[in-house]
Amino acid sequence: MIDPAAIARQFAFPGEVLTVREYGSGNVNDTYLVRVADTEAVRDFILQRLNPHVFPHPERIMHNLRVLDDHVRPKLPAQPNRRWELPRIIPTRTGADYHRDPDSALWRAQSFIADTESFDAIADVSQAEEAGRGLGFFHGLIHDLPVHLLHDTLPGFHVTPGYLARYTALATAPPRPDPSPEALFCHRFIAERKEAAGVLEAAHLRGELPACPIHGDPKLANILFARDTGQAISLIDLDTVKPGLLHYDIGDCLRSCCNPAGEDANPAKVSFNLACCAAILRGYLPQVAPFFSVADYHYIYDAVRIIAFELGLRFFSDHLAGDLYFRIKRPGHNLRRAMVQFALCRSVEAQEAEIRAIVRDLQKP
Ligand code: GN1
Ligand code: MG
Repeated sequence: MIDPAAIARQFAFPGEVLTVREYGSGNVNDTYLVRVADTEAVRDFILQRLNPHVFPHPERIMHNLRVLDDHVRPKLPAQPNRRWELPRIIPTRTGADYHRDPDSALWRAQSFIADTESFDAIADVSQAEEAGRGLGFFHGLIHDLPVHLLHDTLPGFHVTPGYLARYTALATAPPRPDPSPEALFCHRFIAERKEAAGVLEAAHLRGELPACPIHGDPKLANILFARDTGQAISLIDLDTVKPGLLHYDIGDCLRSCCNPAGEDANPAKVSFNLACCAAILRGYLPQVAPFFSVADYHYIYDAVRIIAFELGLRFFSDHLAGDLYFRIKRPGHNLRRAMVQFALCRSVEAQEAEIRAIVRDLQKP
């Protein structure tokens, strides 16, 4: 077992490392909060071990973070009426962007954005509107970043037909068969939606939705809100900044923020909250209107439906595979997470007309 405190000493923090403790609620990487003291102040930093099973080429993530930093940081001082923070990369003592441990896992350190808070479930509609505004602002910062400068750090990420193919292979010969009623429900739920899985990819292939830089994981917990104003001021967890479709982000933000019961809820209590959806899009759409196309508006409903379905599919496939990808807290955790996303997907489907009406009302003339 690698000692994170020993790893922390490899980085050029501005002072002495006081403590290193586990931090956050990520499902993939290991995250630590490093407390550092110099003669004047005590400050916190984030130290992370990237999951080598999920990211086989983590140095490409660090390349993307540099490209992102070079593109976004010069724009920040000029933003009127909006504080926006981009975590800074803290170099190692040898001046590198990351450290490799003896098992060759990649560790990196970043600044901690102080005086902010994040949430696992949305508090109210004004917070939802801020979440949408934050995502839209981020998209505005990155939409003119040439997408070919970014590595594809996670090929197939959010390409739903690929997850479906992997599921199909697992379902025919599951390493861990599960005949429970919950698993049977999931199999049936997936079978009924196979045809819908390719909607976004088909639109991309037809040229309706172009590839562009995305965040990849804009769930509520990755949006930081200023403690004093409640404004969304940063998007963190930038490991999946890479080429993709804007709609992966829109769908992911909506499926996360409009599920007030959270990802670990009782599936029977899960529903898609329309008021939150309207608030998020009220915050989001004005920010992206300058570069949004008619097709972009059209596929918002499909995006939220598909990304909720896809996350359920990913959780369920991982359950069948033996919980190799998402960290679990108890046996059956990924099955339960899948049921939650499928319940959410069903609730989205039941409100299709209402969701499309919200988009129509907010669409620029
Ligand atoms: C994973 O590790 P975390 O919580 O940032 C996953 C996302 C899922 C999310 C669900 C690289 O993100 O795609 O939406 O769990 N990240 C990756 O909570 O697979
Ligand atoms: Mg993430």
